[in-house]
Amino acid sequence: MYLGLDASTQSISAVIIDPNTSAIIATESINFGSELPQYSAPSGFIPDGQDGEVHTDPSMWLDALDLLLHRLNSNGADLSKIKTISGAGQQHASVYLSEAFHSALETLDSRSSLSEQLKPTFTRTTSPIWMDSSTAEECAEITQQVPSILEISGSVATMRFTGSQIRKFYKQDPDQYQKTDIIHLNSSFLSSIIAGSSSSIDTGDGAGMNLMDLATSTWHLGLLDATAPNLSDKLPPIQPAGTYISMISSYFVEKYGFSPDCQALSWTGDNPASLVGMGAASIGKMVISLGTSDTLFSAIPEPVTDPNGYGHVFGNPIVPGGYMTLLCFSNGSLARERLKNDAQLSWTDFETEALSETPIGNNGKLAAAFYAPETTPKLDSNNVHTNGWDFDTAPSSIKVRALLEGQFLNIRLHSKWMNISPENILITGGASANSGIAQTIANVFNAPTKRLASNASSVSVGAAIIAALSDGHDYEELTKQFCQTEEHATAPQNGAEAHTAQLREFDALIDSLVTE
Ligand code: ADP
Ligand code: XUL
Repeated sequence: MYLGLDASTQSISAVIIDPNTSAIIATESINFGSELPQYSAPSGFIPDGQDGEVHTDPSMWLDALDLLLHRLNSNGADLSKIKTISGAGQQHASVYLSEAFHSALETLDSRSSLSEQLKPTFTRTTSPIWMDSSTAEECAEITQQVPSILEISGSVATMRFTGSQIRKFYKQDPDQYQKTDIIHLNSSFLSSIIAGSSSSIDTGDGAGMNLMDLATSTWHLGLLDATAPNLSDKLPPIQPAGTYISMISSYFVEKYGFSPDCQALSWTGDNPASLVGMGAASIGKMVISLGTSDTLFSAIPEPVTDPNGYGHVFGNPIVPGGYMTLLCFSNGSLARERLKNDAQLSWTDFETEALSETPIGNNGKLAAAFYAPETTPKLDSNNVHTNGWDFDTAPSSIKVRALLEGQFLNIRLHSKWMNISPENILITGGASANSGIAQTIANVFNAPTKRLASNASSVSVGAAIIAALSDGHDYEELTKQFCQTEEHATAPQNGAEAHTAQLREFDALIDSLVTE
């Protein structure tokens, strides 16, 4: 059996798969906000950061990992049968550790918790995460040093990416930066913990740092130099996802009953793992993921450049030399939740209001609900922008449709350059369960939407597949077993024309905001 872990923004989840019986043996999830309220991070990050700063306490991830494995164990999963473990982390988030990290890992004591033992090794008490938009200055400085950053790394200098975050830390606290022995991503941090020794970073997640040379999958010395001094000494090596690191740490053997022969493998990022878990790692499929962020991604054979600078190219986690392209929209589930809470609706009301009480196209009422700073388009914002109507006083049915159509028009608008027209759009992530949302995407893109048939998370399934691949299983076969899509797609409802006209107007709305 193979264990896949998913350390995402709001929760950490696990899935155990058994390719011999094609069965999903167990799933489990710990929500940070509700299960670890002591961290005061209801949505997985510390609220009210200043000047665009969004950080979280990495101890929370450690306590959640302990709790997740405890829960799996006490709910009857036989962890001694797990042969290999891989995982996926929210992308871009970084953890800063002293030299003591290495010895602390080697001597983890199962009588105490992970956080108690590892917290003293943090040189930066909090971790910047992907929602952070506080590093405009650092991005400009790095770009000035290395103007070809897009061609080298697959992305323009991007605020949520790790490079500019590292530079900010170095500028703000050079002493602590100097005391930092190693900088891990969320993914390589947690894979290090499972292994009991420092892990590599993979090419899927590594490409989200603005530090990796995409062509060679190695750190780019010019980018490292432009970011912070001696950075090459502080980064783990780059290796493919699913690379063997070591046997599992004895901490997990003693505490949760893993076999000492269980192998700990390197992890990847949540979006690259989702590409695998959706059965979309080969060319020609397109996925929209509706997690905390909304993302659109697709496997591609060669790097392609978004003329607007929003698209990213990452390494494909299971196709050597292959790539994936990704767009990220920050105002995803939390924007939908904000309206749901403000209008006192349930998710079921949300479905009905979006579907039955308003016409497709919303009688021309458009909205761009950027309650928080948006990455695509890049915009510092804290409210809803409309094409001339008052969002606050409108009936909730009109608001819901405007918000949803606006979110998916924004995705369609910014993905036009990709020129992909897949037969189906594969949808995943927490909000994909909502039939109103599945329908609105089908309408806006004028293409059927499909989910996975199982309701397991595609990120943890992808991570479990990476674990199984390293033990000799075949991807095509695993895809047939674990990535089947539901039988009936959600078909578009005559919306194409309405939405083509709407797309032009939405484009004008976005233009007016960006140039304001
Ligand atoms: P992440 O992996 O980024 O932590 P998930 O993929 O687990 O996020 O998605 C969590 C989000 O899913 C929640 O913020 C919630 O708003 C959304 N969600 C859950 N159920 C529904 C639903 N029925 N309709 C719409 N959104 C939902
Ligand atoms: C992708 C991104 C987010 C995070 C959290 O670039 O920033 O999707 O991976 O899910």
